[in-house]
Amino acid sequence: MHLDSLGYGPFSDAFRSLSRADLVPARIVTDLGAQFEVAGAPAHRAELSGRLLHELAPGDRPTVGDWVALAPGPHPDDLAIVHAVLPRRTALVRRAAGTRGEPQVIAANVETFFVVTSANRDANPRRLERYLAAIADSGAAAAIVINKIDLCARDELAALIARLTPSVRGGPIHAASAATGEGIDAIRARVLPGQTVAFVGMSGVGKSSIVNALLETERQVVLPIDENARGRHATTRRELMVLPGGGILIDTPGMRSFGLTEDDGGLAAGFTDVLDIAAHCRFGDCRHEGEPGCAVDAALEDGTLDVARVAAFEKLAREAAAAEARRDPVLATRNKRRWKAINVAQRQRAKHDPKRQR
Ligand SMILES: Nc1nc2c(ncn2[C@@H]2O[C@H](COP(=O)(O)OP(=O)(O)OP(=O)(O)O)[C@@H](O)[C@H]2O)c(=O)[nH]1
Ligand SMILES: [Mg+2]
Ligand SMILES: [Zn+2]
Repeated sequence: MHLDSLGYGPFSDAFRSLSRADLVPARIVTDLGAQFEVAGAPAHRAELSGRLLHELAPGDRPTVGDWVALAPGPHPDDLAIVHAVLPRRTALVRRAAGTRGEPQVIAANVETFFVVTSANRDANPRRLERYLAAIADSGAAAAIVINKIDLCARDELAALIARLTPSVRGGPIHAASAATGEGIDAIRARVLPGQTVAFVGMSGVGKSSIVNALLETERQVVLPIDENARGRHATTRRELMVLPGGGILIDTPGMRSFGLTEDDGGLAAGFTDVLDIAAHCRFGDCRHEGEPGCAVDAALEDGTLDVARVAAFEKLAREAAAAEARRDPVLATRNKRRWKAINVAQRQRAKHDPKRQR
């Protein structure tokens, strides 16, 4: 496959600067664990060199979307050896499920993540905020897809968009139906030649169905939703595909949990409404616990700020801080001051959030 149709352009300098005439560039299509499927090189499969296996930290291990430099064998069916991973332009990282904060790179070198929700269920602003914070830190852009709009009335859709809009902070929201094809062209228009997009979201929202609609084939396996509900995932691995019109897609298995591993400013970017108001508190170190002149209290009081959203912000900030602390206690102490300034107190929530009043 032609390198440019895989999005090689911005990586060619990094590859050249390796000055390794024995290696060729390739892109990771699928991470199979010990091996990788690759494209763009005279090889289909590759594994890490012994040295990389030894030296790479788990978060630096190549994964879907990564560009690598590899030594192909004499025949394309031979296993190629990866000798270098080119620096990532973007990487979406989550705390792997069931671990104590080990980062898992979901996909590398993605320009835009489509966070897919479905119009009939699963459209949860809190979950969206979580994804958007991680995507903001990844370096990629984010867009929202409300899929399955064929299953809801127009006024329901309008209400849903209104409910999600505060969480999206001006980012694009696509209403679409993989079943009828409505809205698919607008998504396709965001997938420019040579650019990589990825679809993330809960299982069963229709990520693979959208990918199939874009590819105009039934390439990706799709499962009825009740099968998904039993814990089955139709898509079992992350995989990169090329659109006939140019543009690169990555389909991912549904993620039930998306734990944050850090905050490089992604949270702040996603919650400028909260932070802009907190900046007006009379005291710079305001804990928003009923201090005089607290702008957050006032905004919660008059409804300018949504209690659930402020609480979500605080929860995500604490979660990111805790994950950072487990990995890097020194960094965490430094960041603590930041959390303190944006902390909205338990008491404040108890006052406003009926769910928390026991
Ligand atoms: N009515 C309707 N059903 C849809 C639409 N898109 C997907 N579905 C159905 O929803 C179910 C799940 O679709 P998938 O594409 O497998 O969902 P997924 O997000 O890829 O799920 P995982 O791979 O498990 O993460 C299937 O039965 C699809 O046919 C849509 O726009 N409208
Ligand atoms: Mg799928
Ligand atoms: Zn305050």
